[in-house]
Amino acid sequence: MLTHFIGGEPVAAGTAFPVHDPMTGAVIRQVGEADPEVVDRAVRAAREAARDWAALPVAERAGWLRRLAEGIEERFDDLVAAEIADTGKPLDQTRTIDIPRGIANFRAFAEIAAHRPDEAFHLSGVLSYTVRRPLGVVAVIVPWNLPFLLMTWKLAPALVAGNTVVVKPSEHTPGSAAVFAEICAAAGLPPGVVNIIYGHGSAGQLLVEHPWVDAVTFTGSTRTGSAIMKAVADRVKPVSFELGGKNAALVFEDCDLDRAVEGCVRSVFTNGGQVCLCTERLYVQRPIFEEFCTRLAARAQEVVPQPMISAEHREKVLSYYALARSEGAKVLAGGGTPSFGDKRDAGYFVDPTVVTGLSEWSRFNREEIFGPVCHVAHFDTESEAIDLANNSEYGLAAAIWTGGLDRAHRVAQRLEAGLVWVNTWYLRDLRTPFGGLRLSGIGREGGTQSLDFYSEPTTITIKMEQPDA
Ligand code: 6OD
Repeated sequence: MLTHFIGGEPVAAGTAFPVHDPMTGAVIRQVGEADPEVVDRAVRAAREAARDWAALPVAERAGWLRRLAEGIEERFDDLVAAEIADTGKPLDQTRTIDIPRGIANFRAFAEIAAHRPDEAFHLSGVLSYTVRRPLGVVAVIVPWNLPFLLMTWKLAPALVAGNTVVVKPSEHTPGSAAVFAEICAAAGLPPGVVNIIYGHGSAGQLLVEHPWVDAVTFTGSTRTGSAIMKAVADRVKPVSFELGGKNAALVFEDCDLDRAVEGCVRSVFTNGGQVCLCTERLYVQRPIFEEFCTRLAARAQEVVPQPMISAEHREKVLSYYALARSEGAKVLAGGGTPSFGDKRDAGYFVDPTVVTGLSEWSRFNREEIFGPVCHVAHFDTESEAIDLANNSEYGLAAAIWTGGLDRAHRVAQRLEAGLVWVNTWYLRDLRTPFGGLRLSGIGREGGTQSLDFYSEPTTITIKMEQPDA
């Protein structure tokens, strides 16, 4: 049974629950569910370690981040295997994106923190400056779609800013976190600085509500984000949330069509559409609409299906395929489930799917589906395209496909989204602010914005006496 990692030690506790291989539905591991005692023990371990960790010079904490990056490199193949076992991700994607981003996250935040200046303000004999202090114990709640990438995206800045952490991975994907616990132990990271507990949403709730948890960082569904906000409201804990999306892509007639089609194939179908940044609403300028749809539908049929994370999530995605039909959609590709003639038929696969013909106000076009599916509609003018893209309660990401430089800037600046990509998608610079508007989240992580969230400034003001005239 997978053990929790508390105070630098493996802790076997809690009722066992199974983790399934999404490729086949088979049970691949048993994990102990964190109960109130386990959660309390983890938070206490984090709190006990907090003072010494916070007192280290930032350069030393940055050194620890670099050592953890080396540890990830040493256990690269184990992390790849664990991530694939839990998620059914393709090997190539896991080797080139998910695990390397873990290494990059630790290295980037080591650099950003080590070179960050403090602020000082000088005004006629008065000097004010700020010192930043860590928040204390941070609860890191990690989703199942990019388990290692997103755990390390939050851990690295939280640690380098001087916090200790209790991590709760998704109940579906504990594997890479368990390998990471071994990496922390092997590196000799001071006990209690990183603690990892496993369990369902109820364990997450116990964690965020614990009185000694000082802040919560979460990536996942808007519904869970809202539940966390309610759970921490009484103690007004700071939260950083990256939540759902119903992201639009705008394809203008002046685009490079080959590039746009391939870019949209990537933005719709990567990771089985299970990335908060994936495109679910595509708007194409009328003169190229038919050709674009034909080409996208043809490419969708060539995409190798990736399983949904669970039987339950598969049912959810399939319910949207049924909804599209009942709302009157025309299905251009997919719309059902693939058949392999082997044990994958018991896995959680759905067809990569493209539909068209639905109203902007249909549930299909308004709700986040989180599967390999998009709706395609046409537009005539630039301002109509912008209005269509902005017609959503979400505001996480958008993509623009155009050959016009002026148009790229003009449209990008009018899109109501935290992230806009032009002629690309999910291209990351870890120094940039990352997050969304409205139902897509609260706050920004990335670069110094992460360090700002994971620390609080104290302003010190000194009045300098003026010498007698
Ligand atoms: O790439 C990242 O840093 C990031 N936060 C990705 C989030 C994806 C959500 O599904």
